[in-house]
Amino acid sequence: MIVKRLLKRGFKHVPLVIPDLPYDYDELEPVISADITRTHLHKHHQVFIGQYNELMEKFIDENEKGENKDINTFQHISEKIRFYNGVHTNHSLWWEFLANPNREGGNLPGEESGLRQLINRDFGSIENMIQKFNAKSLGVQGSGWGWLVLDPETNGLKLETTGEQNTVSDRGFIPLIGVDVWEHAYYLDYQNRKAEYLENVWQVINWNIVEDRFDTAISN
Ligand code: MN3
Repeated sequence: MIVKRLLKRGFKHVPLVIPDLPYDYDELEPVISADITRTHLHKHHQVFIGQYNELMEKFIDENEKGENKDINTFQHISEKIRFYNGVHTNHSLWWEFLANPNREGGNLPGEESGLRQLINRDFGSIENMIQKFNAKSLGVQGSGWGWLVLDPETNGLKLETTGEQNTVSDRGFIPLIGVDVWEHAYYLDYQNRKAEYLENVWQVINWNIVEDRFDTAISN
């Protein structure tokens, strides 16, 4: 766990930074507008990272006090670090999964792919998986995520939802697809039409990345 790793004295924190996107801000249009992509990355994600970096400095300062540290303050900081670390992890995955809808975005994996075959086995068809994914994600109240995950215990696929800061890795699953269903991810374009956003978002899912993640996970 991240916090345990930091308990060593003399730890230096390397500040987190937002990722370089492998696409331009307007490349996810018309599914996700350039406005949303820019705001989501430079306001929301950036602010989360800023909070995280600030907390890490506080954590290190407090930790350096050794036995004189205030345990309540220390615990409070640790919990907040866990929160922002989870938010950052989830958002980093989110940017990675997306692609231009006129290029890689939305191209489903071929019937011969291992991932597609497992989706067919566990959900009947890819269309059925998407329908179930959307229904489940629609049920997330407030901030959160919908996920397609691999369960390494069974080598089967599952659909999960989490709050904004909770990662599926904490539950022992490997994330294959994650969709941000917090309002900041769609409100400017879709207002309260979350179902429409979920219908459309599949046009910008980069299945090449999803397949790579799957192939790596299954071969480990
Ligand atoms: Mn978000």
